[in-house]
Amino acid sequence: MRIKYHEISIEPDTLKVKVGSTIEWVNEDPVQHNVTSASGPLKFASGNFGEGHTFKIKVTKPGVIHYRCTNHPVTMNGTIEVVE
Ligand SMILES: [Cu+2]
Repeated sequence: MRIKYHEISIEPDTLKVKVGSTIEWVNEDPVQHNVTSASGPLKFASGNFGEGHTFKIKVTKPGVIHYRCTNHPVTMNGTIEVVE
Protein backbone atom coordinates (compact mmCIF):
# COMPACT_ATOMS: atom_id res chain seq x y z
CA MET A 1 0.00 0.00 0.00
CA ARG A 2 1.22 3.47 -0.85
CA ILE A 3 0.35 6.60 1.11
CA LYS A 4 1.03 10.02 -0.37
CA TYR A 5 2.13 13.02 1.57
CA HIS A 6 0.69 15.71 -0.67
CA GLU A 7 0.03 19.41 -0.02
CA ILE A 8 0.62 18.98 3.72
CA SER A 9 -2.00 16.26 3.96
CA ILE A 10 -2.14 12.47 3.89
CA GLU A 11 -3.82 10.58 1.06
CA PRO A 12 -5.44 8.36 2.18
CA ASP A 13 -5.38 9.24 5.86
CA THR A 14 -7.31 6.12 6.86
CA LEU A 15 -6.35 2.68 5.69
CA LYS A 16 -7.27 -0.93 6.46
CA VAL A 17 -4.66 -3.59 5.69
CA LYS A 18 -3.86 -7.19 6.56
CA VAL A 19 -1.10 -8.31 8.90
CA GLY A 20 2.07 -8.78 6.85
CA SER A 21 1.36 -5.86 4.50
CA THR A 22 4.03 -3.37 3.62
CA ILE A 23 3.12 0.29 3.75
CA GLU A 24 5.15 2.92 1.98
CA TRP A 25 4.86 6.66 2.40
CA VAL A 26 6.07 8.95 -0.35
CA ASN A 27 6.67 12.66 0.13
CA GLU A 28 5.44 14.69 -2.84
CA ASP A 29 5.92 18.05 -1.15
CA PRO A 30 8.92 20.40 -1.34
CA VAL A 31 9.14 20.39 2.47
CA GLN A 32 10.34 17.84 5.00
CA HIS A 33 7.88 15.39 6.50
CA ASN A 34 8.15 12.38 8.78
CA VAL A 35 6.14 9.34 9.80
CA THR A 36 5.98 8.97 13.58
CA SER A 37 3.81 6.51 15.47
CA ALA A 38 1.56 7.98 18.17
CA SER A 39 -0.19 4.86 19.46
CA GLY A 40 -0.86 1.27 18.52
CA PRO A 41 0.96 -2.05 18.27
CA LEU A 42 4.00 -0.76 16.33
CA LYS A 43 6.47 1.97 17.19
CA PHE A 44 8.31 3.76 14.40
CA ALA A 45 9.86 7.13 13.59
CA SER A 46 11.19 7.79 10.13
CA GLY A 47 12.95 11.05 10.83
CA ASN A 48 12.48 13.88 8.35
CA PHE A 49 12.65 13.09 4.66
CA GLY A 50 12.33 15.33 1.62
CA GLU A 51 10.51 15.43 -1.68
CA GLY A 52 10.63 12.18 -3.65
CA HIS A 53 11.82 10.14 -0.70
CA THR A 54 9.95 7.29 0.94
CA PHE A 55 9.61 5.42 4.22
CA LYS A 56 8.44 1.84 4.56
CA ILE A 57 7.22 -0.43 7.33
CA LYS A 58 5.85 -3.95 7.45
CA VAL A 59 2.88 -4.34 9.78
CA THR A 60 3.38 -7.51 11.77
CA LYS A 61 0.68 -7.24 14.45
CA PRO A 62 -3.05 -6.55 14.38
CA GLY A 63 -4.42 -3.36 15.92
CA VAL A 64 -5.00 0.30 15.17
CA ILE A 65 -1.97 2.46 14.49
CA HIS A 66 -2.22 6.21 14.87
CA TYR A 67 0.64 8.20 13.39
CA ARG A 68 1.50 11.74 12.42
CA CYS A 69 4.04 13.99 10.82
CA THR A 70 5.38 15.84 13.83
CA ASN A 71 6.14 18.89 11.67
CA HIS A 72 2.47 19.27 10.67
CA PRO A 73 0.48 17.33 13.29
CA VAL A 74 -2.79 19.22 12.81
CA THR A 75 -3.30 18.33 9.14
CA MET A 76 -1.04 15.30 8.88
CA ASN A 77 -2.32 12.57 11.17
CA GLY A 78 -3.46 9.19 9.99
CA THR A 79 -4.83 5.84 11.05
CA ILE A 80 -4.02 2.34 9.85
CA GLU A 81 -6.23 -0.52 10.92
CA VAL A 82 -4.34 -3.80 10.74
CA VAL A 83 -6.50 -6.91 10.66
CA GLU A 84 -5.75 -10.66 10.66
CU1 LIG B 1 4.84 17.15 7.53
